[in-house]
Amino acid sequence: MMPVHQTSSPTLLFANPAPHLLSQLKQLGFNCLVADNLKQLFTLSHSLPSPQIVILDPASCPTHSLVPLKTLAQKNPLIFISSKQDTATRLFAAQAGGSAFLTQPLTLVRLMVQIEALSQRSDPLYRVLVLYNNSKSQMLIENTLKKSGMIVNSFNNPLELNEQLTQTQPELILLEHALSFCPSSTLAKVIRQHDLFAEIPIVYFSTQPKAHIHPLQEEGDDFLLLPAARSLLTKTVIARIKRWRKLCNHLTQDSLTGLLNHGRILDLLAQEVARAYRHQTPLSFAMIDIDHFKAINDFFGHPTGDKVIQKLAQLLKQTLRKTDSIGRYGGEEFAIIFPQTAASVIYPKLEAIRLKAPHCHLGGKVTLSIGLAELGKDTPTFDKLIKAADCALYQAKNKGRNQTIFWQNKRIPLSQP
Ligand code: GH3
Ligand code: MG
Ligand code: MG
Repeated sequence: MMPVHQTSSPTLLFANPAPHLLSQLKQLGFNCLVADNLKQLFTLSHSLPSPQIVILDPASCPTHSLVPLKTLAQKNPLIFISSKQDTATRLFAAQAGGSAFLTQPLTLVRLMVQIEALSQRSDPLYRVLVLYNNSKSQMLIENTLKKSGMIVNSFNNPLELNEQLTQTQPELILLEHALSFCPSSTLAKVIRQHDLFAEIPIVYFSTQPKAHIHPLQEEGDDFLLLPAARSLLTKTVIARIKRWRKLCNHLTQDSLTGLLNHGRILDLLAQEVARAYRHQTPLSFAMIDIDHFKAINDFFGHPTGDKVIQKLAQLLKQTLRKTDSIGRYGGEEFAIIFPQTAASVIYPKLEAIRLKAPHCHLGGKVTLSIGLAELGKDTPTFDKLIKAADCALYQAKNKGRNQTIFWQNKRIPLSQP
């Protein structure tokens, strides 16, 4: 048993780990504890505050360990890493209450994505949008879902659809089947015309006992007859949003780092710009570029370059707030959105990150150039904000690299909004 690194990451408790993954996770600053066998794992787990994330191989779990594993899984997420894929092994992991089943050969990123998903103490609240015709059903839905802690927005004018989608960013839409304005399936088609909502779960509801609906033939996913299906309402919404979030994660994650990919970070920036105007709150945006990265690849090889990118990604995740959005903008370039925060607050944080830049194997510390911009009079739009951060980054490079520049040069030509 060997305690390593004390950082804010979750504790990872290993039994018979894959040695290469263990050493890479340690290098990235995860707290890793290793048990030599299952008995030691249980003892160690009892002595630690829950939750820890327990990582183990089903091949080292005898059948009689099922019951204690189930108990362990009640408080601590279990990740099984297996070199066997057969159904009996998978069944054992599922019966033991495993939260994830990963198969070898396993990349570090696949494991990290699971660790991060499981270490979120609480999921963000579910966001539901309701388009109704009948205010009684709207009240019933709002009351039921709000009791479960969801964010519910309702409207009854279909012409407000675009505005509602943009402002509320729903993860599921409840659509009353008999709308007076137009067939609800036509409206579902309009929802699906939006790239961001093309696959969003749409659940029809009706209060007409004779309603005869085939949701799958009408651009929808499900149908609930209210109030009879009231008890099903919350369960249906939660299950569908959970699955939707998984799908979104797959589509929006960068495969090397687990950060948001280029497309997603830009979508989010557009949303945050709109939100900043709506609520009159500040918004900052930064771009970080690793200096002379080509030389790292050239001297130490591409895999070492990849590790540097992963280490920096991990540093950003560990240092920044959950409400900040971090993306891999391209190659060795990162983009970060800081909602509701002025650049004056962000500047010192970025400087702290720059000073903590990761080491590159034998090559010493890498250095970072950082451009920072804030939404404002000279940077009033999404494009101009990006252009300003990019200009600041360019200035940082020109001034000798290894520095953070806040974009303030009003002489940089920017076209009118
Ligand atoms: P500067 O200080 O001006 O930013 O110089 P640089 O060498 O960092 O920038 P340049 O744009 O010349 O080179 C970036 C290099 O990053 C080139 C490309 O091969 C490498 N790169 C891009 N994506 C990846 C990746 O996923 N992994 C690795 N290892 N290298 C990558
Ligand atoms: Mg670079
Ligand atoms: Mg670059």
